[in-house]
Amino acid sequence: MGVMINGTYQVEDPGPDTQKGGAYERAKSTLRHWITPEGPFTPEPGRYHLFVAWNCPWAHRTLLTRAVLGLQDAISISVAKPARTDQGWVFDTDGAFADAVLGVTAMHEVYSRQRPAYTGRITVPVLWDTQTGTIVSNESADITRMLSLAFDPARRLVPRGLEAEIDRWNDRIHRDINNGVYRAGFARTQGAYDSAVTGLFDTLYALDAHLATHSTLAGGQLTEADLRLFPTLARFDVAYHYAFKCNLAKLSDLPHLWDYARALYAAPGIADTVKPEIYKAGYFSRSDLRNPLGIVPKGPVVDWTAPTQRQITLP
Ligand SMILES: N[C@@H](CCC(=O)N[C@@H](CS)C(=O)NCC(=O)O)C(=O)O
Repeated sequence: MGVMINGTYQVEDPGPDTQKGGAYERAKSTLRHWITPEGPFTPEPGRYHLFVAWNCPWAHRTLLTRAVLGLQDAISISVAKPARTDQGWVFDTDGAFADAVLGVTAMHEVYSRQRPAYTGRITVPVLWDTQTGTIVSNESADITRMLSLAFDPARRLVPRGLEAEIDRWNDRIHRDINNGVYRAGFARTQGAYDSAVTGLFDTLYALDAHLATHSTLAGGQLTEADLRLFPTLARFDVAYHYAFKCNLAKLSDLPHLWDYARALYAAPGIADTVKPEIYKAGYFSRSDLRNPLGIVPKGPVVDWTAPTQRQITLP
């Protein structure tokens, strides 16, 4: 993946952003508007479009929200090809990985349409406004929340009264799990890796204990917090365990967390967003630091459809 400087895409891959001490630090999203009834971005079916990649866990949370809330007809999508290229995220000219809305062949063209002098990383997901031809947001946490608030008057995924509990889970899960796997996989020193893996597994074991006595994370119902945890769980055994050295245990070794993950998978709309072979192709694509030969492993075989002890549905 390259980076855009003053509207020109630089093919040279700057590598993951690192801090002193070799710790990975995720770049901040810079395009952050909101859809609200007051506007200028008002909630209208058919107006907004999502640019995503199946293998991107940040895009996955937006796809899960869209699917669980039944917004597939209200919000269209373009799916980028899963492999890393020197043009970053790219599209075919037709087929499943084409962009039918703007007809672009690379994600950086979406950013330069919005801001001809854009400087920064070219990331997915991006929420695009077809009416004004601009980017609403390139921050998945905001996109996920705004889909829930603006397009679901019943606020089923962020119920009133549960916001604080959902936000507490979101913060911890973001730090230790969603971004924790990246801090492990992109660490450049032993110390940075050790610290990421310790935080990751402490929280995975804590979640396993919580889910021994709770059906979901918050309020005994499916909420946004579950949809923000799920993308990391979906990739854990096929990608992070091996590609990012998150190998103190597999998800399938943690009985309650694994039961919960499969129950989420069985909830309406979720299985269609899970693509294990694409995760492998993406996380094991060639990388000088992690996989110089680009060989994609065959296993492991993970049975997401095995029966579960719990059932999870949208209220
Ligand atoms: N803050 C962003 C981060 C998204 C992100 O890092 N996406 C990755 C794919 S999983 C990406 O597009 N990376 C390209 C790059 O960093 O050059 C969000 O959560 O929306």
